[in-house]
Amino acid sequence: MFVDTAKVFISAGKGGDGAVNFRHEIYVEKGGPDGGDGGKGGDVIFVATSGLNTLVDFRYKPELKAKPGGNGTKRDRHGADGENLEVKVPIGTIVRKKDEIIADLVSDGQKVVIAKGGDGGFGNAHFKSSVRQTPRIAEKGENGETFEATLELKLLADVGLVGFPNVGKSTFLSVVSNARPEIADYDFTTLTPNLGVADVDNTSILIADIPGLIEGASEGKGLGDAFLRHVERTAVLLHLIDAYTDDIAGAYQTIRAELANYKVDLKDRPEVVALTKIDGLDDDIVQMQIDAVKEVAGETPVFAISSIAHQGLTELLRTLRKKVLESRETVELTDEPDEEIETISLSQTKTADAWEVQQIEDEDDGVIIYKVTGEKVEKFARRTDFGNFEGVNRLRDILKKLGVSHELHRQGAEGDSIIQIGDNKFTFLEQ
Ligand SMILES: Nc1nc2c(ncn2[C@@H]2O[C@H](COP(=O)(O)OP(=O)(O)OP(=O)(O)O)[C@@H](O)[C@H]2O)c(=O)[nH]1
Ligand SMILES: [Mg+2]
Repeated sequence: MFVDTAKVFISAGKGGDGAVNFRHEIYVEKGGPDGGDGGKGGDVIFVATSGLNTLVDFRYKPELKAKPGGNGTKRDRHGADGENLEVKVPIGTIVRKKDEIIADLVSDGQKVVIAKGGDGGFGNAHFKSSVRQTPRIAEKGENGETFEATLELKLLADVGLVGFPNVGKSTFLSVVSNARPEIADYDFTTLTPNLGVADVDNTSILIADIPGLIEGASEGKGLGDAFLRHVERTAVLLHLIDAYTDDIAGAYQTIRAELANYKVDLKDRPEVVALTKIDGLDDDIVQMQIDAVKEVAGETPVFAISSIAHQGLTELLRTLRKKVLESRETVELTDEPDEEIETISLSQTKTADAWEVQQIEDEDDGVIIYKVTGEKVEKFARRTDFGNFEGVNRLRDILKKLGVSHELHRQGAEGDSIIQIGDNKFTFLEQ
C-alpha cells in the first residue's frame, strides 16, 4: 500500500559526559584537574530530495537515531561529537510534533535540523578555581531531543491531474514529461502519485499524476480522496475526461462535486479541462463533446487532446504554464505570510533564563517542597550528577547566581528544606 503519512521516532544523540581526572606528574602527588569535556550528540537533520515521492520507507524504518557524543577523557581530551543523522525526505514533506508543524521541506536540498543533539558535559578541568583546587565533579552530557513526529507528504507540483480512472492521466504525463508511470487499460492502475517535469518552450512545469477519483470518493469510495492531498498545493488542476464518455457534462460535474467535498475546497482552484483520446473520433463528435462540457464549465478553458497521437499537447501545456504563473503571482500577493513558514522551533533562548519557585505538598508526608522550574535551571539540573556531593553543590551555586536562592529564602526555605528541580530532590543548603 502506498503511504503518504508516517509516524517516526526521532532521537538526537546524547551529549558525552565530562571526565574527572587529575594529572599525574612526577614529584607532584596530585596534579591539576584535566578531565576533558564530552562531545556534542548528533542532530537529526532532514534533507528535501528530488526524485522521492513517497514516505513508504519510514514504514519499515520508523526509528531515526543520531549518534551520541563521546565521553571526555584524561589529559583534557574532548569526546568526539556524535555523527549527525541526515535523512532524505521527498520535497513537500511536512513534519509535525504533536499538532504543531515544525518543518515544511519545500525546496530541493533544503536542510532542517529536526532534533538537536545534547551538549556534552564539562570535564573537571573546567571547575578549577582558587577555592576549589581539586574539583571532583564533571557534568553529565545532556540528552538529545527525543520525540514522536508525524510526517505527511503533500507533493509540491505546479499542475495536478484529476479525473476518473482510466481517462489517460498517466499516459498524458508519460508523453509530456520525463516520468514513466504504469499505464494500463483498467481502473486504478495508478496507486501511488507520479511526478514529471514537462518542458514548455524554455521553461518547465512539474506535474503530479494521482490515482483516479470516482463518485463518492470523498466518502471513501474507490481509493477515496486522500490522494487529493497531493494536489492541495498545486497551482492549477488539469481535469482530464475521456472524450468517449456518454454523459460528458455529468462526468465533469461528478468530479467537480468530489473536489468541492474534499476537506480543502479545491473547486475554486484554477482549472483547465482536456478531453482525452480524440485520436479515433471524428472532429464533429469532438466538437459536440467540447460544447457539452463548456455549457457546464463556465469560464474554464476546454481542450481536446490525444496523448498517443500527440495532438493538442503543446497548446495545452502553454495554457497550463500561463495559468501556473498567474496563480503563483496572485498567491504571492495575497498569501505572503505563508511563504515564510518558520521551519523549526528550537528552544527559545529569550526565555531560557526565566525561572519560578512554587510550593507544593509532598503526596506522602505533606512536607512542603519548593519546586523550581525554568529552562536554564532545569537544564543545569539534568546535567548534574546527583550522586556526587560536589556536583550538587555546584547546582546550589548556580541557583545562587540566578537569584533563585534569594527567592527560596524569601519564601521561607531553610537549610533542610527540600528543593525539587525536574525529578530530582535535594536539600536547600549543604549541611
Ligand atoms: N487511443 C488512446 N488511448 C489512450 C490515450 N491516452 C490513454 N489511452 C489509454 O487509456 C488507458 C488508460 O490509460 P492510463 O494513462 O493508465 O489512465 P489513468 O487515467 O492514468 O488511469 P488510472 O491510473 O487507473 O486512474 C490505457 O489503455 C491507455 O493506453 C490516447 O490519447 N488515445
Ligand atoms: Mg494512472
